[in-house]
Amino acid sequence: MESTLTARDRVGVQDFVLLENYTSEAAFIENLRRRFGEKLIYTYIGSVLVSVNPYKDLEIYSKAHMERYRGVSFYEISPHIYAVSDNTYRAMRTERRDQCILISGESGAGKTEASKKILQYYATTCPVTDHMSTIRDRLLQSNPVLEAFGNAKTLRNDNSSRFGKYMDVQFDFRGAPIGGHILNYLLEKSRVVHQNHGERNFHIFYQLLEGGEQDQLSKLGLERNAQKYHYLVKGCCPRVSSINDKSDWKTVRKALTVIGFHEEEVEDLLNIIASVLHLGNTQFGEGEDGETQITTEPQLTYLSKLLGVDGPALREALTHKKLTAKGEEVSPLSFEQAVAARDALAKAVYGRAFTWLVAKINQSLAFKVSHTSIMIGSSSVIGLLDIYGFEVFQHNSFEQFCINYCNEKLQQLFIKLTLKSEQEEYEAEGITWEPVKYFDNKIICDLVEEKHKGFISILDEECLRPGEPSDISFLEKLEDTLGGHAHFVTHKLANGKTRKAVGREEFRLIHYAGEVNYTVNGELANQSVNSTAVICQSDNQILSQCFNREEVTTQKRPETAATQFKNSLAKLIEILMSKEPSYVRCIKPNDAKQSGRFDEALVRHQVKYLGLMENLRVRRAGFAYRRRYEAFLQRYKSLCPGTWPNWQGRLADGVATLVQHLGYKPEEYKLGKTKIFIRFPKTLFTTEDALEARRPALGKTIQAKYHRIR
Ligand code: AD9
Ligand code: MG
Repeated sequence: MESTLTARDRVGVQDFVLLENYTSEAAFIENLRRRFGEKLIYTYIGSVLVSVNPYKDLEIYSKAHMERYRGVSFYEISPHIYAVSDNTYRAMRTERRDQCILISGESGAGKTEASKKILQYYATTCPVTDHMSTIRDRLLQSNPVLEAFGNAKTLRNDNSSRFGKYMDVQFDFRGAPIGGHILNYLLEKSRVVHQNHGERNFHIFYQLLEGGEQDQLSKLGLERNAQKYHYLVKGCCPRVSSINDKSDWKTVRKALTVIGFHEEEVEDLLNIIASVLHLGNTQFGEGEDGETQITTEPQLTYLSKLLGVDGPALREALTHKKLTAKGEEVSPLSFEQAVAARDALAKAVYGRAFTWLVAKINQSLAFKVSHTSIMIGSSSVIGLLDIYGFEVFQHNSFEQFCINYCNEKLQQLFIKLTLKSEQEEYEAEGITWEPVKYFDNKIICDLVEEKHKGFISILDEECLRPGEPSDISFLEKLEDTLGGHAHFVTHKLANGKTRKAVGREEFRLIHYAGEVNYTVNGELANQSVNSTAVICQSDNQILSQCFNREEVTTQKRPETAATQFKNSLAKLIEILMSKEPSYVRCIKPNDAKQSGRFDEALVRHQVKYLGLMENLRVRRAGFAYRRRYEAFLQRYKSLCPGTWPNWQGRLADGVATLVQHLGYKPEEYKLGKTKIFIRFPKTLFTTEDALEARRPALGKTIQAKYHRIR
């Protein structure tokens, strides 16, 4: 018995619901720390997987490991991302219900790696035929392409995804992958023109410069030296030791071919990348009459060629502003305005090319009826959501606002679905539901999105009113409308409501995960969805698809970026609601990207904002442990002469006989329709220990399985 306790002490429990002191955050973190020390990076909260980034390759992702998790029940084997993958897959197959896996956590916590491991699991373990192997390869190859264009080195992560991603993998009736579809969210376009110290622009720029062939670079007017490009040096870190841009370029080029890009499309894409670099090197000066003019003629020549637009029209677009939607009347731009127009053009071109890229990948992943016409109507889907976690920086802008709003919505979904499924299980088993207290963050979602009086409505109103929108009048309107709200604070409204100061150009939202100050400076300028008339004339095939004439000539004001984001989130939530969810919660153990280091304060912070304690409380509210009768009886029947070796009667009666013999008190357990519910972990541990004392060999192997990852 002692040896069992020692093992449990050393490696902790593999499911937090088995923690004796389940409301203690310290006990929670201690359990994570112990397991992390033993390289056990995965732990459950019921069926939610908590994962701690090991920052080194652990040998737990081999094909043999995948095989070990195939078809095995969740609780019979140590926690693993493959257990979640397999369980989800089986639920899809047996229940014929669409599934989704929601992966969350802060930057660098391991979300993208987790989603890739899930995809690899399916690619390796699912049945495939010849045609499907093409789809499988395309699904896998879409990752390096999207990462090249949408990921960048940041201070937190050398390969940080700067966009949110939801990917559906479609399976046929035999369980083989037959198609896929990707939705992308809010690419961080500001990175195209600016990077903070120690950060880089998107990988693709450096990959092209390092890996592109010499004649290709010459054609694009580029030099093999990232230092030459203003847009690539703002962060002063063109090279990163963990990244090999040259070999990554080869991988991306190959992946583009596997996905089915034509050579002309690749060429158009490269022209766009190069044009962004030339835009960054386009400089302005003052002409004789004091007007702003372009001083870098060679850049303009390249730009005109690469963007496929007329030189004089481009010159005018960069130095003049259109006064009417149709653009007949123009007025000159000041120096600062011209710089802003240039940067806006670079961001718009890159952002739309990214959207195009996703659409193109989707075409190639689309399930084609002609290949396997018998399967129509009988396919199911597993969705993978890899989306940015809650963010708090020194300086938080519109982008952080959207990211954190997105996290509020996902938390809301999590609360609804977790509580709902708990309640449903209790009802299905005929056990009385005991309500759990929890913080419902709906109040914050409403604060942001409510019609007429929510944050986004006020922003829209300010952008749509005649005249130039102003940040200050926007802030005043927010104060007027949201003034009394418990989760909204400004400089004026602070009144000792909050400890940290709020600046004059800031507002603070008290999120479920913590307080964040947002700067309104520039908030409104970001809102007009950029439709640059000149690009509509482009003969670059990609650009002419991305920018259409209608958008420029229409008199209607376009939707603001905030409203677009709100609508796309609403659609995402709808998609997720229609599926059975599983959760992976990723944690970053330290800020230094080092293996073996566990920074408690940092982990505590994440445990808080991932809502893990709340999650555990809900899961443990009634019972720590639940098990189907047959599994429970099979495991413990040897402890009771009345059930050993073969129980002949009803399963429920067998379990009742067993627990009576074991001396369970009535308050310790309940018997449902198909499952036994055990209230305290101690009861289960005592039974486990009795098992080991009676049958040491059996006890030890299963104990080992139960407590350790092998
Ligand atoms: V971000 O929000 O996109 O900035 P992610 O996606 O959460 O972030 P990512 O998956 O990119 O983080 O992981 C960061 C790095 O941690 C990876 O590049 C790996 O070096 C490392 N990592 C993450 N998970 C694992 C793992 N299971 N095993 C080994 C890992 N290394
Ligand atoms: Mg990522």
